[in-house]
Amino acid sequence: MSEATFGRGRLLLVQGDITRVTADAIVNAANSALAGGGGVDGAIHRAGGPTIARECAAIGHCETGSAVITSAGNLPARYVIHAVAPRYRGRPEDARLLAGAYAASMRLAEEHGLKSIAFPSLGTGAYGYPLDEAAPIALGTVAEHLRTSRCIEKVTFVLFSPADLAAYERALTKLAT
Ligand code: AR6
Repeated sequence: MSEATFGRGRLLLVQGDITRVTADAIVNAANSALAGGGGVDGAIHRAGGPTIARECAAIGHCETGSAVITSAGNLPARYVIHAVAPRYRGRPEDARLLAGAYAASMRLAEEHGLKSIAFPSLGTGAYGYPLDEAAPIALGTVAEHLRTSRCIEKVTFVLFSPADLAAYERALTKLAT
């Protein structure tokens, strides 16, 4: 399953490069120093230009399991929400922190009155969160927020590889049926 509705909001799964997505906000898989890095973080800073890094430096820090918001520089999106997933260690708090990163991003989108937001698969690259454990946490947390959201109409998960997309499709099928 690659699309489902929760409350008045649509949740979509697509394969692609999040830096090319037009949405009110795209979410970055950041680190707590907001210092940039590889993966989707590197791609967002490369495509967005130096404004984003300047705003990140001014904010300075983001707790693991939380998120901050900046403008989006040269990207087609209006905002970048920088969310920090945990480094996976198989601890009970990993799931809470991963859910926290998604929930904080949804709250920021809501506070800014945004209608559309796009997520990558937070934590499942350099931070090592197993994909099949992360996908139900990601989708479940976002769906819960969509059900009661006043302004968010569309959430798109932009998965980088076919294997990532397949894992999220399996998780969405379980969640929505
Ligand atoms: N669009 C969508 N997804 C992407 C893109 C892209 N352009 N590029 C990579 N991905 P990661 P993390 C996928 O490592 O695990 C950074 O150095 C990627 O295939 O970007 O949260 C930060 O600075 C994977 O599925 O994020 C942090 O230090 C997913 O995005 C650390 O890595 C997340 O992989 C964060 O690690």
